[in-house]
Amino acid sequence: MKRTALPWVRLLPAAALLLTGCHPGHRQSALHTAAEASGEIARLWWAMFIVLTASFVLVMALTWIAIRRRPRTDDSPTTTVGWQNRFVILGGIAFPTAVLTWMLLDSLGTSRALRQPPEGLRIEVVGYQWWWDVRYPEHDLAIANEIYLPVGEPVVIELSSADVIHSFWVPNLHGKVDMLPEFPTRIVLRADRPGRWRGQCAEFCGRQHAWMAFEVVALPREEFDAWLAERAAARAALAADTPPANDAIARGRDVFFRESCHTCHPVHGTPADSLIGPDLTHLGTRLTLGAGRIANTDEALARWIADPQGLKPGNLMPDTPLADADLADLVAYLRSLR
Ligand code: HEC
Ligand SMILES: [Cu+2]
Repeated sequence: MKRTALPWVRLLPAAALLLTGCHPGHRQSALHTAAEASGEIARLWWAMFIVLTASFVLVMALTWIAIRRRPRTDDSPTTTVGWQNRFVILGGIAFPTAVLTWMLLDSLGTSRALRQPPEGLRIEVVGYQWWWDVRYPEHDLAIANEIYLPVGEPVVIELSSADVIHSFWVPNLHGKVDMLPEFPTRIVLRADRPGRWRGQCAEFCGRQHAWMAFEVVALPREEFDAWLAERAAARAALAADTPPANDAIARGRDVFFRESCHTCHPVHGTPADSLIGPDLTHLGTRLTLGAGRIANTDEALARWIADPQGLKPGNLMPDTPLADADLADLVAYLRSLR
C-alpha cells in the first residue's frame, strides 16, 4: 500500500483549533493564575495531565507492540505463563487502581484547599439572560457586567439567578460555581495581584450565552477606596438633583424618560427604578456594553441603543429608532453618568 506523504499535515487543522486557546493576554485562562485558588486548580490540572499523558503513551506503546507481534500459529500453546499473569495483575489492576485512587485523593485535597470562610467584602451578583447585576450592599452601589475588588483581600461573592441556571467563572481566579434561581450559592475570590480578567457564564443559558461575559478588575486597596468614593460622589450629585453640566445632557435625560428606557433601567436619584435591564447609574465608567459585546465608547453606545438586536440578537432590549439629534443627546446623558 502506498503511504500518504506527510500524514501529519492532516493534524494541522486540529492543532490550529487548539492554538486559538493561546491568546497572548491570557485574560481568560485557567492556566495563567492570579490567585491561590486558581493556582491549586492549575496544579491539579497539570498533575493529571502529566500522569494521564504518560499512561496514554504507555498503553498506546503496548498496543503497538501487540499489533506488530507475529501472529500465533495454531499449534502454539494457549496456557499463560507466570510472567504473563503478573503483567495482567500489575498492569491491568494494580496500576489503574493506584492512578485512580491518587486522582480521587488529590481532587478531594484540592477541593478542601479551595474551601474558604465566607469573610470579607460582600458583593452580590445576580445572573440574568444575558448579563450580570453586580451590587455592593455595604456601599449602596449597583453596577453591571464588571466586578471591582481590592487586591489581596478575600471577597465573598453571593450568587443567584433571576431566571435560568447560569454559572459564574473567572478562570484566572477560581473555579466555576452554578447560579441558581432559588438557592443562593457563593464563592470567595482573592486576587494576588492587580489586573483585569475576563469572566464568562459557564452554563448554557440560552441564545446569547456566549455574550454573557464580564470583567474583573483588581485594584490595590487605596485605588479601590478611591473608586468607591468617586462612585459615591456621583450618586450624591444625582440624588441632590444637581443641574446637568450642559444642555445636551439635560435634553438627553428627557429623551431617556420619553422613550421609556426608565421602564427597564434604574438610574440612582431618578424615578427610574425597575430592574429589567442593567442599572445605568454609573454607565459612563462601564468598560463594555452588552455584557462584553462591545467596548463602551460614544459610537458604540449610539449603535447599541439604535440596534441592540443587531449586535446581540435575541437579547431582551428592544431596538429604539431615534432622530440623530435625540440619539446624540441620549448618549451625552448616559456617558455623563459616572
Ligand atoms: C424592555 C426593557 C428595556 C428597554 C425598554 C430598554 N432596555 Fe436597555 N437593556 C435591557 C436589557 C435586558 C439589557 C441587557 C442586554 C444584554 O446585555 O443581554 C439592556 C442593556 C442596555 C445597555 C447596556 C448596559 C450594559 O451595562 O451593558 C444600555 C446602555 C441600555 N440598555 C440603554 C437603554 C436605553 C438608552 C434605552 C431607551 C432608549 C433602553 N436601554 C431601553 C432592557 C431594556
Ligand atoms: Cu448565563
